[in-house]
Amino acid sequence: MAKRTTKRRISKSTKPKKQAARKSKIQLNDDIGEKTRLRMWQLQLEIRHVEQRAHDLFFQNLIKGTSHLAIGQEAIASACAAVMRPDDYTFCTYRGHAHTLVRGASMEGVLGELMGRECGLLGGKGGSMHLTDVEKGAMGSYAIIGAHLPIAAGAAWKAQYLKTGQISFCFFGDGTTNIGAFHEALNFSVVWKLPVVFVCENNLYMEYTPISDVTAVEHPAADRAGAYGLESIIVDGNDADLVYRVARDAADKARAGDGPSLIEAKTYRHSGHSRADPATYRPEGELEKWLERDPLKIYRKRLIDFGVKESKVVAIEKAVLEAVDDATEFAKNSSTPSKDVLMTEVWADGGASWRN
Ligand SMILES: Cc1ncc(C[n+]2csc(CCOP(=O)(O)OP(=O)(O)O)c2C)c(N)n1
Ligand SMILES: [Mg+2]
Repeated sequence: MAKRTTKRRISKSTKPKKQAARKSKIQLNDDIGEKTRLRMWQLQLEIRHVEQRAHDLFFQNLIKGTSHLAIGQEAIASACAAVMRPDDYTFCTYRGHAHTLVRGASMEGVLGELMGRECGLLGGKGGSMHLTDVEKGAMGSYAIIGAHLPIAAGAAWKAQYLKTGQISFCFFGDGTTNIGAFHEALNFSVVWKLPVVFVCENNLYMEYTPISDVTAVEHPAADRAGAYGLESIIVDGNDADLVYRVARDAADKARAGDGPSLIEAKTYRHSGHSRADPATYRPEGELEKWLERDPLKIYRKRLIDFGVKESKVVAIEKAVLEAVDDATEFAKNSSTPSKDVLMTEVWADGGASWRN
């Protein structure tokens, strides 16, 4: 019989005011700690500035094809990365620049790939929607909705079988919860107690359709968790501390052999679905409301309220911007791939010849 489903709502922010912090004993060096917080600050900045650069490069006609930015959703990828072990696996969607970067993929590799250059993570042959860096545990960006959930479960199954202690983190959107692979992957992961953390980034929209228009329940992931005997977990996805805590619990559970978790992180993409989308379908004032809850704005204030010197906060931002500038120049100066590589890396053996 399935476990009784429990509900958890995590939306109350860590009280940031120094006075409140003293009173409630919530401090910079609490269960999260300064080092991890500064890392999450840096990761959120890296995502924000690389995404903004991708946006600018597109309008300079240097990025071919479309791309899907995660500006506004930075806290989720950053907090989950801060929980992961270097050998854990990440599976993400076409909105995957963030998830790939936070695993330590180089900025040159990411921006170069977007520009179709030799220095790109895939030698310029994959582009924005296929970022992958296996050495860093970034196991691919998947453009087919839901396709990577069973694959993430498969990687977790391998880790379970070999007893390596690795876990899979699988990121997907709200729209993905209405596709069969979501349900199949959840079911099997629970039945086999697989070490996988499913993270639904609920940004309220699919391509151009509000998720609420086409979904039977209010919380597209969390309200379905009970059908698989899982706890219903909803977290404020714009607060990295809150995401960190639920992700850490889920990772601990998976590593302890107690099976998967499903986290629904509520967030918002600041721009449209992709380049092609000016997002005119959004109700007036909605974007402005979410901009007030910008994850970087929330986190900057958190650090300052905790007593981190503003100069330290600014220095990290300056270093990130310099790194993005350097990576941009490097990628711009990298060649486009020669046609000799057209038929390489098609199969795992590096070639393209037909095998029976
Ligand atoms: C199987 C499949 N059906 C349809 C599409 C077209 N499509 C691309 S993105 C998208 C919306 C996905 O929305 P969501 O899961 O909420 O992710 P988000 O873009 O918000 O991150 C759709 C329907 C697709 N890529 N794959
Ligand atoms: Mg969505």
